[in-house]
Amino acid sequence: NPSRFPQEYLHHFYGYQPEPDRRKRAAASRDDSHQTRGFCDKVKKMQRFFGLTPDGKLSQETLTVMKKPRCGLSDVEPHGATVRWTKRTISYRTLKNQACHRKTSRTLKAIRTALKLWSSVSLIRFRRREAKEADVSIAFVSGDHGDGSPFSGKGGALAHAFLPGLGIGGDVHFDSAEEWTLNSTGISLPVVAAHEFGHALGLSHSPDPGSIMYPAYNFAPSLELSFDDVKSIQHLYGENPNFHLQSLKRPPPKTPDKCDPDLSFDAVTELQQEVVFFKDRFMWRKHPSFVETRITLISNLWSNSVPSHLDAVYENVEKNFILFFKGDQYWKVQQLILQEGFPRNISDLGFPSRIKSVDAALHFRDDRYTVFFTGHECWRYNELRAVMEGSPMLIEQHWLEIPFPIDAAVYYEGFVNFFKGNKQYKYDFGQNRVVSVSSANDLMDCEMGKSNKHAL
Ligand SMILES: [Ca+2]
Ligand SMILES: [Ca+2]
Ligand SMILES: [Zn+2]
Ligand SMILES: [Zn+2]
Repeated sequence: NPSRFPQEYLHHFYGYQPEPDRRKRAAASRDDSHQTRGFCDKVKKMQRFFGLTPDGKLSQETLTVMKKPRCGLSDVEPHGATVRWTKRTISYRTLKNQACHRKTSRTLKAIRTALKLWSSVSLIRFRRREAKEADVSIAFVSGDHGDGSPFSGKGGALAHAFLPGLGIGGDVHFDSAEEWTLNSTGISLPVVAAHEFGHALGLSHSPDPGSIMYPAYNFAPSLELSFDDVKSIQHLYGENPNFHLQSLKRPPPKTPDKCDPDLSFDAVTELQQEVVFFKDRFMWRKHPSFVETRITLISNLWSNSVPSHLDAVYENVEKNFILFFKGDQYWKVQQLILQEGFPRNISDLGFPSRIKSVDAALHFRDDRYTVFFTGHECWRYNELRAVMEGSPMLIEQHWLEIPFPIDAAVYYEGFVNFFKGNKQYKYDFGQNRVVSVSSANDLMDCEMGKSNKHAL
């Protein structure tokens, strides 16, 4: 029954307890809002975890995120007592399985890659064991496999694991109904295995979308632990003496912090009533009814076909689509779905071939046009007629005092906000000048951002 899906999702991942039918009927006369309120609270909890607008409604985007492939473990496991192995050398074994027998050596390689992520930074060691018993038994199973957490076919839960302990403790189960691959074409085994081994070592889910312990599946081309993942595993098992954070050419990535005074943005756009800020694989959403801006993955909302490290984004509210720009390509998304025939080349919008990318897009809802910024030039695109109007203008002549090339631009509360590096320039049309300069993250809920604002 499809309408039961959200209840089941919230029951499984957020501890939602629907009242039994008999009690529900009895309670209905007394307080029929009780059940709804409990449900709503769980929806909000899930929305906060995934950086969605926490309105408690089963919106299209909430359902979209619920339906994404993910880890089968709960997001609200008690975080109190940490469970960890008391020894430093952990044995593992893979159970023979007919379905994936053909590619056993590739499976083993993927598993070794995932284990190595954790062992290379901490004092934990893994030893493969063919004997009957191992600390971490790895199996590909399907449907009900006898541990009370059945898989339900392709999609949904991809795998689950058990926290360190005897018997089933530390074991990892992969759903054999998934199309497991070593790259991005299906579900990446190394990516999911790295996450599940985190559980097998004692880590629980993280709401940080940059963490490998984030519960939603997302494929990143380079499989690596985040800075916080490294710190978490070292906290449990100690630092690997061969691992020197300071001397690494490429240190583990840190998830961008909305209150970092040096934060800059790739793109900023209006989205319905919200303002959305893009950075790398991440985005923050500022909703007028909610104080907190929460981080989420671009891929959580817009399938993996919208790239990270975007150049520009804008929403055409009237025609109800969003355009994403990166390099000489652009993507059109409607109702969270990538439209057919995209990405296309930006020359289709009327740019000459010398323009290889756009820096920012600024959409004016009421006047139905969009201004594109490229280097020292700006272009006016007529949304009604779908044509570029005339030749480009110089930014310095049209937008006085605005530094170029710019990073991003957005229309917000009657002003145009230009972003460049860690600065934001608030531009007044009427006066045709910059009225204030503040830090780029000024619109985020950071006191720090507000304090260094000054009027010109
Ligand atoms: Ca599944
Ligand atoms: Ca940009
Ligand atoms: Zn998990
Ligand atoms: Zn299982």
